[in-house]
Amino acid sequence: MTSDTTRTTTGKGGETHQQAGDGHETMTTQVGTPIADDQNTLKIAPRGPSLIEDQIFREKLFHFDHERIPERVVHARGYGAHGTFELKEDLSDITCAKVLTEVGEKTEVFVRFSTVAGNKGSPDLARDVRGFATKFYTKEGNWDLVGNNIPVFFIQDAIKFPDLIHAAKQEPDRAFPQAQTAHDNFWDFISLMPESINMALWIMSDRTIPRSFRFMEGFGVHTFRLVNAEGKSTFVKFHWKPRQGMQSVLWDEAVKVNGADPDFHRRDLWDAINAGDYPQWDLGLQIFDDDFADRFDFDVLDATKIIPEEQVPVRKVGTLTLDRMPDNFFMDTEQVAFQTGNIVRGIDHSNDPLLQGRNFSYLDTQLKRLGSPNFNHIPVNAPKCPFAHLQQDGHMAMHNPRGRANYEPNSHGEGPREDPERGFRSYPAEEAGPKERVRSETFADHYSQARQFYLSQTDVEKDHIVNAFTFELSKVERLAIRQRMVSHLRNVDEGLAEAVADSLGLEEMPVAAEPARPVIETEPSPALSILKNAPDSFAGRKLGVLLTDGIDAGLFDALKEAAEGAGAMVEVVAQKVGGVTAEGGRRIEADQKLDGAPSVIYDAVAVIASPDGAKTLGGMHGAKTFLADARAHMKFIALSPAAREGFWPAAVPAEPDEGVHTLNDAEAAGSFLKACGRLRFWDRAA
Ligand code: HDD
Repeated sequence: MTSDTTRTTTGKGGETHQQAGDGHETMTTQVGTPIADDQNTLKIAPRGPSLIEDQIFREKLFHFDHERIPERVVHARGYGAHGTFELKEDLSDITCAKVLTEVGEKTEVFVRFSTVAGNKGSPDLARDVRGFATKFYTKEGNWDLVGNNIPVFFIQDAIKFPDLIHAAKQEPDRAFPQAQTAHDNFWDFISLMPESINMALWIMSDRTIPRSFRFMEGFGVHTFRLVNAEGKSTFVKFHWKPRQGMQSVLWDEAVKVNGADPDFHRRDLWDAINAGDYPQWDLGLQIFDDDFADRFDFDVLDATKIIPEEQVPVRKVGTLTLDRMPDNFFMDTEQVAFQTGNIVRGIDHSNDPLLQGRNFSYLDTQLKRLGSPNFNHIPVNAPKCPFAHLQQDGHMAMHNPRGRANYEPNSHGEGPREDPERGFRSYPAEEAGPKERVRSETFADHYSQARQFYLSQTDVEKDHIVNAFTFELSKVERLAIRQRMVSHLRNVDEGLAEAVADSLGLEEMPVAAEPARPVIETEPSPALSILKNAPDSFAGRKLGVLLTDGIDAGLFDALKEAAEGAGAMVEVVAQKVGGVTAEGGRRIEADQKLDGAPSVIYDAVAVIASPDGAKTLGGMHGAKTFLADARAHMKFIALSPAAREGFWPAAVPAEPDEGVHTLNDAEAAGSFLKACGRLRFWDRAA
């Protein structure tokens, strides 16, 4: 058989097997040898054995076999984007860090958002804390602000981190549940660690089911130091405030979104950035001095506590804009290595024992995950400012020191030298005292801020917290753990404890846990509620429009125009992805087929149906749940007159309320979009 015959039998030719030359580069091996045949291994005869000599095949398979690297031990699932940080306010009175003093300077950044507990392939809408890690490529080296979307943490001392994460991840004997804290081990640990109760309140709130990475806050969590040119230190807490406003989903939506689109948050960021709708956050600083730290009710070094914004206002000093997705996920998002130890002159650590422990862990983990001490040679990790050091060799060294002298001091006149003027200096804090394993007494109040958090929520949000505790504890098999959790909740709020105990069906109210310190009453902090700070805008949100054949296309056009005018995205949903034919024969293409696009993936929905179309929809399960779910999830709904008359009664066993608009002309479309700015029609919940 000739080689030509062999090619024919393997189906070579046509679109799939184009050859180099027609606009394609020549495929090569890793070492640049052009490849003539990428379809067949080297054989003795067409039906004979393959040869081990085949260097092209072996190189390809060898590389494939080693494609995976260990996933992050926490925050395994994440999604990142590039952008810039622009400083708006000169802070040279409190720091000498150029990134915080050069107004108008645009510093490149890379941000990775993540969930904590789930493995790399887990669904995006797991109830979980979200990581919000930012790498600033400053002129003076990389500064990593490795934060979360929640301003407090579970534990006070880093030595408990492995226990926390072991307890939160899937149980080791059975390897489930995945990406969920709704299991015995997690609540066993939490209920035995009263310091985690404040964070427990936060994670049972809607903060852990954000609608999008774009709609959540970020926090540096710890107290850090800023140090000015004179060497004076000020304390600081870092915040990210989303310009898009905050928004979360409902638990029932989260569960359904995970089925409909496990990549919901990834897709959302990808779609927004690629559509040019760049998400932005303001960098906010809470700045305070030793005097405030001494007066404050809690220890500012305790990462389980916030400083309420009402006590120390958040000063917005600059803006982060994410405007570019990586060209390749693995290159940047997977290989990015954050480290709390990456700080620049003018920014310094505090003695927070959690932060001190993190400074060890991040560097250590990168070696395991990326396999070489040269992980900073990977482009996403490398600084963008000049750098020079004498570290050399190791796996995958990309840039070793040049010249003869690879040591300092040397008399060859070669190599980099220290710069006492520009170099990093630690703040010379005075420390003294006995060396011992101890927890400060000032860390002992575990309930007061949990109570403040709960009492700062709206009634709707309080209900969600009760429901979340009930859901999670209902999945706990051991009664004693459920009881122990409720015994803590009694110190937070008796009403909360009673509601959870009742929903769990506890026969008796457990005795309240004994607080190490008496709970103190603090003023509620409205800044802690999502709904009290919700935006009045539908910008950046998504409207799902269900269409049928035979509709008035003008109505759809008016709605689309109003939605786009409000800065929202519109997706057309139809029975067939090919689209619908409007009255008069115009084709309107669909973006989604109905059963692939349940209403949970939209922020508001509209149904434009012809009289016949409304009837058809009324007979379709998927269409009925589209509408019924939108109503149950408090969404604003617009219905064409025929949809309202012919479809609504078939889908929903109740009269339309004020959150349901009749869509009969452009004016109605405009007022519907205005209403959508409230994001949800909460009155329906009452
Ligand atoms: Fe951590 C990853 C945030 C406490 C040890 N952490 C990691 C990431 C974020 C955070 C956002 C993902 C970074 C990325 O996208 O690559 N971690 C936090 C916050 C904490 C915190 C806000 C408390 C305030 N972490 C914490 C402690 C320890 C660690 C106390 C250990 C002592 N964290 C790690 C780690 C990870 C990590 C094991 C896993 C992957 C990585 O570092 O790069 O080192």
